[in-house]
Amino acid sequence: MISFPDTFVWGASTAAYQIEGAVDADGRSPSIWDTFSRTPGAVAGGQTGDEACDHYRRYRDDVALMADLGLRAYRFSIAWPRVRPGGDGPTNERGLDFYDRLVDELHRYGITPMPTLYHWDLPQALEDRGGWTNRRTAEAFAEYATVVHDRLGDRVDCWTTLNEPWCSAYLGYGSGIHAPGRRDPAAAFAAVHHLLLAHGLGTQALRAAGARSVGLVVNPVAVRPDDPTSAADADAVRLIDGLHNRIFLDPVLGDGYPADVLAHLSRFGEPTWLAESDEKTIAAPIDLLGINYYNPVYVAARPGAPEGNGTYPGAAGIEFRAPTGPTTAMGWEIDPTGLSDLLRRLHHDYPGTPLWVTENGGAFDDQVSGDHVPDDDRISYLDGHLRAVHTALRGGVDVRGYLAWSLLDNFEWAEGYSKRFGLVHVDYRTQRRTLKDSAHWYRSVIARNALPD
Ligand code: PNW
Repeated sequence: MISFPDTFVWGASTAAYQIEGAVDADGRSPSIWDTFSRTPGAVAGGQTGDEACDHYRRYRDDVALMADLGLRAYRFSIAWPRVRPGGDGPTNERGLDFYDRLVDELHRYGITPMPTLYHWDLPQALEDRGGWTNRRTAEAFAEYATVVHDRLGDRVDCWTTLNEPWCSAYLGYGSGIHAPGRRDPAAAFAAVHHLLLAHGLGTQALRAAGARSVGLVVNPVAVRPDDPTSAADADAVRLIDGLHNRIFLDPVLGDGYPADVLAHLSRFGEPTWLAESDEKTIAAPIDLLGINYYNPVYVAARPGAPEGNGTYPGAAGIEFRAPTGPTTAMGWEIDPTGLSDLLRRLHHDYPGTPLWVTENGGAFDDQVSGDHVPDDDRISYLDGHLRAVHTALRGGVDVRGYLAWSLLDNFEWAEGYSKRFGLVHVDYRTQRRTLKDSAHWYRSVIARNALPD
């Protein structure tokens, strides 16, 4: 048996816009994802989160499912447009009521609530004033964090500020494949900075309000050279690592932006967004770092290769190698060594911060047969990645918990409902939930606190 530490925390994750539905309920205002999903061509099949898993109304049943699986922790996100429909200004108590009920329900079963304050659903009202390109959005985030803490802080110990600022900034403002769908490299870097500033100001605000544990969730990626002997490929690795990993991790956990990254982005103009004490604010101490891990990437230097779709602004002459091994339904390479490498690297480069795997999982083409959803490919994905976590633990890395992505099949952003990541299958016609084989498997892993040999 491959046993985990007694204190290891098992759980699952979701996000508000991906599961809640009820987008008009109880005073919620539109978010950038409501707007974006209504833009022709933005989301596969023109789908929206209007109904999603109807979790807003079915949360009691869903918490009962979590208890049935034996989850000890549940990571969910709070929808800013439910709590402050204008982005800033008046608080909507009815929006907070939902999370109040959810947190109470989790405690009834002894499940630890781990809310993330921002998982991509920016109030449209703030986007209309520039969104994450506007410094004011970072301040509004800190105000919103305080309001949420005032209501839930007596029953929530562990908070995370943002989910994957890389996606918000680069996919939202650089490549435009996520909301708000802008394609402007300079805007993407301004967004990186204001997201980091929001994290720093939010962390300070939560602490001032008495929060016990505060962290950030990122999606660092293991960047590997296509040809390990090529010096040019090593340079490409350094640039992509800088734009994906160090641009977030160094300011939060170290001291400021890395010089090579600042030099790279100077081609998009002066960083007028960088004010005197910002880096100090962003470096506010944190109690945990959440890692969302799906796959490694391989890069090669290919002089003349075009910049791509704006996902890494300015990174021309670099090719992202297509997966050579097995992939998930997303086309993402399956390679658990990327997770153990990453955990070891974070432990080494940024020592002293407890790590959590806050998302990990795979989309596969699940088929329902009666009451049964056989998904051996997901079981082997999860098993492989949990072994990688165990390898890191054995190597002395401080990993405190593992939260599978995702509890439920849900709205997979630009892919709509076509990609299923859930441990639990959702029939979107009837909203019926069916445990997949992987859910039964996960329940037994949790019960034993171990993987079979
Ligand atoms: C993460 N990419 O998103 C999110 O935190 C989840 O909401 C999401 O459902 C999950 O991973 C699966 O996709 C990502 O293009 C979306 O590299 C896209 C990328 C990475 C992460």
